[in-house]
Amino acid sequence: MFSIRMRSAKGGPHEKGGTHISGCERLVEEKDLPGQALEMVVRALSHSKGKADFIRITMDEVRKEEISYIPCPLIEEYRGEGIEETISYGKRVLAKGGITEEAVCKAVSALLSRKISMRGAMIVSATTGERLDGLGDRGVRVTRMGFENPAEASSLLLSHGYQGVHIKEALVLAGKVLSCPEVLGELCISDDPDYVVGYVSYKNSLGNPVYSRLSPMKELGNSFGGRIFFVKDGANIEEIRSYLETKTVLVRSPLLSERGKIAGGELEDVVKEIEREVETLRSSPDFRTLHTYHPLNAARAMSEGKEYIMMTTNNYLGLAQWDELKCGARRGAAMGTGSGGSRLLSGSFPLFETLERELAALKETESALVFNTGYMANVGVINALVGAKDHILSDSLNHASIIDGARLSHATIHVYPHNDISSLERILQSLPEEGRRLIVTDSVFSMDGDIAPLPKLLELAEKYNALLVVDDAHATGVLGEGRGSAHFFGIQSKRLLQVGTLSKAIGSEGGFVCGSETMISYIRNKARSFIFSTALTPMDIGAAIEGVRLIRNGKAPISKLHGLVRSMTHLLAERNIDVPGKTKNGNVAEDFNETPIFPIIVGSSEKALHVAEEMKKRGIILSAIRPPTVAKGEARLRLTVTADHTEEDLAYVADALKELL
Ligand code: WAQ
Ligand code: MG
Repeated sequence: MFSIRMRSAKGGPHEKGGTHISGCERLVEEKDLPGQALEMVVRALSHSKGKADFIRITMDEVRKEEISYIPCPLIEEYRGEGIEETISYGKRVLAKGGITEEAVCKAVSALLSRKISMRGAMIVSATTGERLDGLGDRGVRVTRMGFENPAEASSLLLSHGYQGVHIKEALVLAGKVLSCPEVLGELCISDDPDYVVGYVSYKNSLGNPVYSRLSPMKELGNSFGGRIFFVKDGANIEEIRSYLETKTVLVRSPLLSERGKIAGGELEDVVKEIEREVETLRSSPDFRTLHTYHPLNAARAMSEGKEYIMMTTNNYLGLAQWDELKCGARRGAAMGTGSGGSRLLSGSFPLFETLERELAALKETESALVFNTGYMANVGVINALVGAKDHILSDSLNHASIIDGARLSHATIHVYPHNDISSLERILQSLPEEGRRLIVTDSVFSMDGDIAPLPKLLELAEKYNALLVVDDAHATGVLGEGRGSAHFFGIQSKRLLQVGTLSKAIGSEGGFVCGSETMISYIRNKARSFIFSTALTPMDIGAAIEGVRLIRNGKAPISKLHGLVRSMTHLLAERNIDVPGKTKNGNVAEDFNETPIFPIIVGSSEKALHVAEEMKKRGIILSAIRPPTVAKGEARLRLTVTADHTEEDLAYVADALKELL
């Protein structure tokens, strides 16, 4: 592909004082270059601002690998009663994207009070409207962008009555500007005297780009226009500028629907707004759908008549398909299929006591309490222990259930950098004396597979009078002979609470917390997700009892799992695929973390999805983990190894990955 750019002026080149007439830029296939150049020349010679006497066209080749793909903003349209009314509608639209009225007023009046039109855009603060780019009359020029499929884009736009180059170019530019994470929105008024349509753009509550086409934005005949980019406070202006001026992007096809246009003066109906958001989401690589698989064991599943190797389950030991657990579930079912009420009312059937005793024995604590899911365990435990006057110290990579639990508690949340003990200690030192402190962390991080330094965390908890909640979701049944992270590190304490789940290695469904008798009584009395939920079914509990017993009695295939984890680490490292534990020369460090989670970071959601799709064609299912589960730009493939895999499975998977990465 080629980037082709034109800029034209009257009275000589811009640098020598010529008045800017028009500029544009496209990304096109080589074969379309002559046609495009011609179109651009014609445009400069027949512009409504006058005939150019200086035209410069530049073209350079763009390599396919340099190109990023971004979504097209969704189009909405508004026709106002007059300019002022349209602009005040525009302000309300921008407010949806987090841009203040003050910022819009200040920036628009700065734009309109200029003597000459700018060639580029002003970057301003979305809260104060203060100009931040310092680039004077030139401003920031957005370049290196185009539609992925220009012909399709034109015909789609045309089929909805949108004609001409203005909207096409504006959509692409607005798409690129909004794809910059630090930009919140844009306002644009055309400088073409015969064009009174402008737009504002913003990111809706799902973060999707919206292009709100507005008219009239100015008087007919007025050749004064410009663009304003609103950015977050503290944004790095140099980075934004370099992204806008140099990064090559292609915009996916526009998404249009018959409902696209809003006729009257009212803001959009809420149901329609959601319908549109779903439509945008659908075109995004982060859109989520469900796939149906019939599991055969932890490593194999059938879908549409085909057998797949599964690299996605948290059923690490394969226990969910073991006969012992199925029998346990049947024994439970003999009591009935539903529990009929909260544990505190009628739902506490005898199997619960057995399970809680088994769990406490597994975790070497005095007591245990079962919740309906791991999510509810985290939310319930955190909220039982701390409230509005207290402090939560939370690892930056903690699971969503911890984050949600912390938010719900109304405690002050201090997020410390991942596994960073000294930052954590600094925060602890800075806390006021009053109020409880609770340190909370995943023990094995769900998306990275690494392990938190629990002994050091416990030391800090003791030194600074804090509680320590550890989420052992991915450690139970895996680390420390299956007993989890506390056993693995050999730590115990009355201030330590071990949260976990029954639904991963244990092979059933539900969550739990283990700790001292006192702590568990306290949580039983205070955790609302426990108090106000109907208890789990007898089948879940019956199966979980068997799962815990197998692990505790050493009958679960834990060492087999570890052998396979080691093999997988070596297989990937030998193929030079970056996995935790791999050293520079393709060996494996001796003390690597033996967890069955293998993150392979690929960057973009598109790439992660692409590799996952290709792997599926090869009979392998793995998960493409995308934002918001992980940070933007850190999309990854997540593979989990289970005790049901074979060495051959793993070698086949490693070979396929090597081919695709
Ligand atoms: N980068 C930054 N700013 C630019 C760029 C660019 N590539 N191109 C133009 N501008 C600024 C510059 O200050 C211009 O004076 C101003 O924007 C207006 O540019 O039907 O025609 O090319 O939905 O005149 C919007 C509505 C039309 C389209 C916008 O802009 C529709 C338009 P123009
Ligand atoms: Mg123009």
